[in-house]
Amino acid sequence: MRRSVSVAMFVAVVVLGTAALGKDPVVAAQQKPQTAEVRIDNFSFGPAALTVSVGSTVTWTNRDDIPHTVVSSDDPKAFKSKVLDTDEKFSFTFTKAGTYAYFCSIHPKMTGKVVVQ
Ligand SMILES: [Cu+2]
Repeated sequence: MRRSVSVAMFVAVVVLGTAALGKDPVVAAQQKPQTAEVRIDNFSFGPAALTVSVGSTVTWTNRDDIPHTVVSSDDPKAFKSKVLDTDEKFSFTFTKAGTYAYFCSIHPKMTGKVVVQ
């Protein structure tokens, strides 16, 4: 009995919420996904720290005249680019909130992070 009441409540909330907003209330509550760019130049990631909303795609472009990579510091790795030559790009879509530190595996002192919220 208790369960059927809470199911009915849930359905009522979803239906009312959908009617009020005219769209999915869960999606409406979140920020829209974005696209963001990180430039790799002069042995650094710019911006070194980037904040995006969940679902956003970040594209790194190597503007340096030497090869670089973009590799997640996490284990297991959330993402890992191939070696990027000049003007090559790597994109990754962040589907979960969190802080994603990364580095260049050729020059490990090159670091950056993406905060997904
Ligand atoms: Cu590098």
